[in-house]
Amino acid sequence: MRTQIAIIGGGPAGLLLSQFLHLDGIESIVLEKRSRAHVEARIRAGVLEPGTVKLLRSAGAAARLDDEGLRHDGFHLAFDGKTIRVDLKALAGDVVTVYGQTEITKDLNALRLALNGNIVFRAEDIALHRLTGGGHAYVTYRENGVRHEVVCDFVAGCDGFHGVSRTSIPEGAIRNFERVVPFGWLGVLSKTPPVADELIYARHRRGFALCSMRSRTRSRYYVQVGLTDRVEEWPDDRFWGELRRRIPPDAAERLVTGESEEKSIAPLRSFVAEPMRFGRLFLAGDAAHIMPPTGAKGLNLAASDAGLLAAAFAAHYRGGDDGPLDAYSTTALRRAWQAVRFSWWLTGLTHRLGNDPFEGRMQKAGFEALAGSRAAASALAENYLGIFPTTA
Ligand code: RFL
Ligand code: PHB
Repeated sequence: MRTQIAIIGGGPAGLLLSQFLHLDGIESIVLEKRSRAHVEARIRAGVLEPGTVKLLRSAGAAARLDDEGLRHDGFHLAFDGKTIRVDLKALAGDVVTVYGQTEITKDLNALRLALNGNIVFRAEDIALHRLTGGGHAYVTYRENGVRHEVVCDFVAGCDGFHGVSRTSIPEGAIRNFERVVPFGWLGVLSKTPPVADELIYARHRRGFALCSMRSRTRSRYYVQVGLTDRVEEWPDDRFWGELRRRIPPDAAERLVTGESEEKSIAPLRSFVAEPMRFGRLFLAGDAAHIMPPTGAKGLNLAASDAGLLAAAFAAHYRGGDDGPLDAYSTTALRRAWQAVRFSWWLTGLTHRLGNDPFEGRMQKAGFEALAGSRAAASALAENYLGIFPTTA
């Protein structure tokens, strides 16, 4: 078949991009490796920047988000028993919205399919061809064992960190920047009311803990664990006991525990690939950059990449203006590095980094700076909201 844009990966970046392209009258196909049910059940992000909410609205995909999303004016930061509230609204003039990534993918899949969007689930053995040189690019895949070929003008690599798009770029044409973080997050979803109305990020000498939520009746909690820990070593009782120890005493007292609906361990890592373009291939979202979830940035960056890339394709097809396509990588990377920097900093401030007393004092000083300086707290609030400098 022939299309204008072949989109590899049907996560938030790929689905949102296909919807924006549709609104601009540009044809695309989404090739997703997993089943629809798998993609829609993958529990990940939960905090949306105001810019992401705006993008989802402009894509026509925010009806349920506007209805069910929880608007949070601030969050709490606890440090060895002391807590400060970061008032996002007062410090930086906006709010975040708590709405699960599962719900965003459900909304986008439903919208794309209702509009006859072309999404192939369980597409196997995807391979990218002729990304540079003469002729058209094309993508091959198998569906139910049958080989297919899609000829296209451009390929959008939205297939996450482990996808094929980035690894299709020859070694000399891409540079990877990486820092592995020596611990992971153990996450639990439970059908219990959240411990507080707002999120609590807690630094504790036993390790980091985060109290988040998906709704007023569903909680999402995380604790920092060792890199070699396995989920089987963390039965529910052990998890709740550890979480209770790490969060402020008043929250610990209120904590309602219950059976876990989902439990998984995510390794933490910072990674950026430069540039985000190779010939006719453009990378977006986790395919190009990932970071520790501490700053809640990954999904928001995936959405902003999708918005930028869609606008660049639109300029190309509308008036033959390739300026935005040529600038895409530089613009997207500038934002990505701000998010990577912020996530790295917030991870360092709030996690147990070993037994080094110097690090402990640095964290304490960092926390006191936030507690005592409105300027320091405002910088944190701006970054959390995704208000980044856009020009050097
Ligand atoms: P995704 O979501 O990984 O989607 C990529 C899609 O591509 C498919 N795929 C392939 N398809 C075809 N061919 C192949 N060879 C393929 N290989 C893979 C996959 O099946 C998948 O459907 O990437 P995308 O769209 O760039 O979206 C990125 C976000 O998912 C990610 O950044 C966030 O989940 C990160 N993240 C958070 N981000 C936030 O903004 N706020 C948060 O609160 C937040 N919390 C989190 C998070 C990530 C976490 N984990 C598990 C790392 C919390 C956690 C615990
Ligand atoms: C989540 O609810 O999954 C979540 C919230 C905030 C983060 C990371 C994850 O920083």
